[in-house]
Amino acid sequence: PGTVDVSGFEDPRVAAATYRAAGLWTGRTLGNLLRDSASQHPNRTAVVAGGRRWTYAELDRRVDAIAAGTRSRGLDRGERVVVQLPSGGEFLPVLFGLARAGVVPVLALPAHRRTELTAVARAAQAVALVVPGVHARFDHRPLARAVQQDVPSVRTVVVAGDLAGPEDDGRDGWCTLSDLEIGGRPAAHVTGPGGPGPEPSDTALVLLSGGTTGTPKLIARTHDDYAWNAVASADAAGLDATSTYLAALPVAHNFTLVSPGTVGAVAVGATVVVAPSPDPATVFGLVARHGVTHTAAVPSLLATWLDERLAPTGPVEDLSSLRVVQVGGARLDDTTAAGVQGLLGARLQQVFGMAEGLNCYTALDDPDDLVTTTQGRPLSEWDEIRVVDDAGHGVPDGAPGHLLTRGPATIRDYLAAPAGTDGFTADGFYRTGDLVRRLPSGHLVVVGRAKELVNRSGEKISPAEVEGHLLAHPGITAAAVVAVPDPERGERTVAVLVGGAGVPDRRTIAVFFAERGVAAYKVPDAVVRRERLPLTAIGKIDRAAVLADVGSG
Ligand code: J2J
Repeated sequence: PGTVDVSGFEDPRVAAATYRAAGLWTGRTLGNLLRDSASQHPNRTAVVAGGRRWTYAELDRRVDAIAAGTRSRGLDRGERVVVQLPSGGEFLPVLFGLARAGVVPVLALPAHRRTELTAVARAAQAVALVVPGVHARFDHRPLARAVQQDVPSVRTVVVAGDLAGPEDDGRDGWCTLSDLEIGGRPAAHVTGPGGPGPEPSDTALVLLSGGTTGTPKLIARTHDDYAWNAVASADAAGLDATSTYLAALPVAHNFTLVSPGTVGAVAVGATVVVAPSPDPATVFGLVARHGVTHTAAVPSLLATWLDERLAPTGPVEDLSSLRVVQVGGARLDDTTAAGVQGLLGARLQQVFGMAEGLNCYTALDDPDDLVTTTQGRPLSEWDEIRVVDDAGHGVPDGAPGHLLTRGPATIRDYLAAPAGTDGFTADGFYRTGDLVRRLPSGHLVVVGRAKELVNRSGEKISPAEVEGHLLAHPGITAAAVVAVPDPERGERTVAVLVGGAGVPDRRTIAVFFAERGVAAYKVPDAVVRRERLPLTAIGKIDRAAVLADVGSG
């Protein structure tokens, strides 16, 4: 801390110029990261997914074809495309293909339904959607058609699968991903130097915030900042061209993408293995088969991996290739942390990150007590950290406070944010909503959260959003959703509902949410009925009192 000069950084242009001059932002685009790895290691395996594998040369050609096909179908540089693809062999080619064309992928989750996709497509003014055909027994084609109806800016839909769905006759400019790949001849003008490809300062991709509001907040990350995030994270995780990274968590999560994730792996020429499911049997089988060296989990997932090693329910796989297991997305308890080395034979690396940018890591050579009890240090000395009290005054090291941050990966604003969004300070610090203690060593310990959010197995759920859906039910007159500690998921959602005889039970709410086109993971895990909600003196829901009421139930 205090070793770099950040004067004038309240102006994002000053900060950007300095990140460039300091060699953090190197001017490489995501397309360049792949191109460079393909020329250095053309024959090395880039991606293993669904029983298939692609070398770097093959991945690069596929990405060229998708980039060219994207352009030839009339998608232009800077336009947004909502990508809803599960963990499989299509995701990385599509991500890099769009990015190489300068078309901006907006990453939705496979669990999202009409409500979420429509809101995201509308907010991003998306011109296209990329969806799977049928995934996890759900047909995404009628969903895409519904979103296309809702959002007039959506001109076309690309199906990573076939077009023949029940409601889909291939009209309205729909095409398959293969059409896109075949139709698009690799064209030098898309990628060549000086051509109309993306500038490094352009948006490379848009992530969805783990939002605290009812509407999604869009996080636009540039090629410059994302490439730096990926490359610096690879360094922090000891990931290099000899490594094999297993994407066990869903591929569209920022953690799996850039910390160092699949983008970091591509940047250094490592092999990416994409797991179709994060369960221990699948993951351990892939580790043994492909000699995986690095992987990442949220704490609840890690617990299932450790349980399987403690009391195996299937074949005991050889995990000796595993060197680093990263854990983040939610607070890891010290006891589980202490079990990693012994049970998985790998070094634990705690990761405290956010799609808005900041990434903290424990160092691989940090003393064990820091690795098991802290969430690490920011990626670079350029990541500015402020820990402040409620009034915004700095607190001394060791004392808890609100974490504010500014740095080479951290956004200065949400995309298309309504005026007066209070997510950032006047001098450009992102208000993380996390409560931390900073140790004299610079390590941060996450001690709580000031934002209203449920962190359910690392998946972020907005109580305000869920309450909004609940209030749309005719039997509910008031609703409060709170995060209750849960031994398996870390936290679960409990909804306290007020209403007459018609207050629905959980099953009824699940059906109601499905009809409304809301992702199933947002259905409250438990529903409690009360005569009224406790209110504060100024008439707002007293969430602390709600939690005290239902916190153990
Ligand atoms: C406690 N809380 C944590 C941790 C994230 C790497 C890793 C995770 C994310 C992620 C990410 C935590 N301990 N170790 O994007 O690149 C909570 C905090 C934070 C929020 C961000 C990455 N790691 N959290 O989880 O955007 O509350 O990113 O502000 O989904 O998760 O959520 P998200």
